[in-house]
Amino acid sequence: MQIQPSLDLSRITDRALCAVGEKVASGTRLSAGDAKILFTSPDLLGLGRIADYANRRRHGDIVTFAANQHINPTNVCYLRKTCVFCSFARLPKEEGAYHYTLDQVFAEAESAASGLTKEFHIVGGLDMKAGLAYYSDIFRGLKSRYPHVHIKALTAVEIAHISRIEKMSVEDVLVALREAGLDTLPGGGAEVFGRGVRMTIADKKLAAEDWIAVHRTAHQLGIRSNCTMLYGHVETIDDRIDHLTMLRDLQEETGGFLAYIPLAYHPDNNELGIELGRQGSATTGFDDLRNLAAGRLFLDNFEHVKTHWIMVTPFLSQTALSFGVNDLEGTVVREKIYHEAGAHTAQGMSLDDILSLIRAAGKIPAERDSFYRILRVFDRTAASEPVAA
Ligand code: V47
Repeated sequence: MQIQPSLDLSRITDRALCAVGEKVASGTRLSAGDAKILFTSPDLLGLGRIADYANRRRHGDIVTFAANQHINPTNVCYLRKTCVFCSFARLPKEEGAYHYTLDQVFAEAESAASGLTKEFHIVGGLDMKAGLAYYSDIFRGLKSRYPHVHIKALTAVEIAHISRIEKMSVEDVLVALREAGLDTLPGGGAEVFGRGVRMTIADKKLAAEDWIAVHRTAHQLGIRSNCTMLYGHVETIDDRIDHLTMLRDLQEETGGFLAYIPLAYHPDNNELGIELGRQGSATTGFDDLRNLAAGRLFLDNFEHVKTHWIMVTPFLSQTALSFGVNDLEGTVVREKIYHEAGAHTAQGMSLDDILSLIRAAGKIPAERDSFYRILRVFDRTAASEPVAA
């Protein structure tokens, strides 16, 4: 029997935050005004306490992870010059540009042969040579080699790009890709929806309404998806709240989102980082924890909040497990996008290290599938390991 969590509001020092805590305890939806308190209160531990309570109410002590592998088939992107926060993209003839052949993609996927990998997370640039046939061939080839592996692929921005270059509707593209093996969509490309922010950091990228429309269409077709917010650059608190409100509204309408993943901006090797004078200095731990906890509380119709350890370090992700987070980005294997932008973390994590990280936070590790169904629950402690490191 699971013990019902309780929320001790007497330990919250900020009175405004305490009032938000009361709303959470009574199951009342938070307003934009409440969200402002989440994003400005100096009482980080109080915020964490409320988010942890909301998380425990849904998930108890279980923390899930997926055995996944990231594959980026191309870094060629025609938005290279206008998405100024991105360090990964290249123009076709620029040094470092690459476009994998099918065989190169299949060679990269080789680690799935071990049977451990259960999900491919496939995203890339807006490459004019990466259309419907390219991705359909990749998905078909992967499914024929590894039928048990789930394909989570192509952000809304890439789906819209394929729709444009193939002169097909978004719906037809999604149906065709699903026939080829696509299972779900990842949450990238959302950045921050506010028009002003988008004009500054991603001028020519798919507009907010169109990003939402692609996910709505996917959900209507029964294709589940994730969503993200890229924080820590030029956005204001109001921009964050508007962004989360749009996500919460779509979730209310379709129920199609599986998880929310806040993404911490990395300023190295990109124009925006140079302009902001931020090279080498990523977001703060305080803001990382705040974004995760605020997501858990404001997005009350989301079951899962995921921390991406590659972006915020395994140590902060581990701490986040007490700040409203119930899922840890998985094994990953070979990450490129954030490493180009200055991430100093490893490019992948072993199963043993993931288990140790979760256990040392006093939680119970559980491997999940891509729909967040639990596949196996591990012991709270390993025989050879202390509960807390
Ligand atoms: O949309 C690009 C971000 C995203 C930088 O759905 C950057 O499970 C930080 O969405 N600093 C793609 N971030 C990755 C993504 C994702 C990651 C993990 C899990 C899931 C999921 C989705 O990467 C892009 C953009 O927001 N990004 N450049 C940068 N310099």
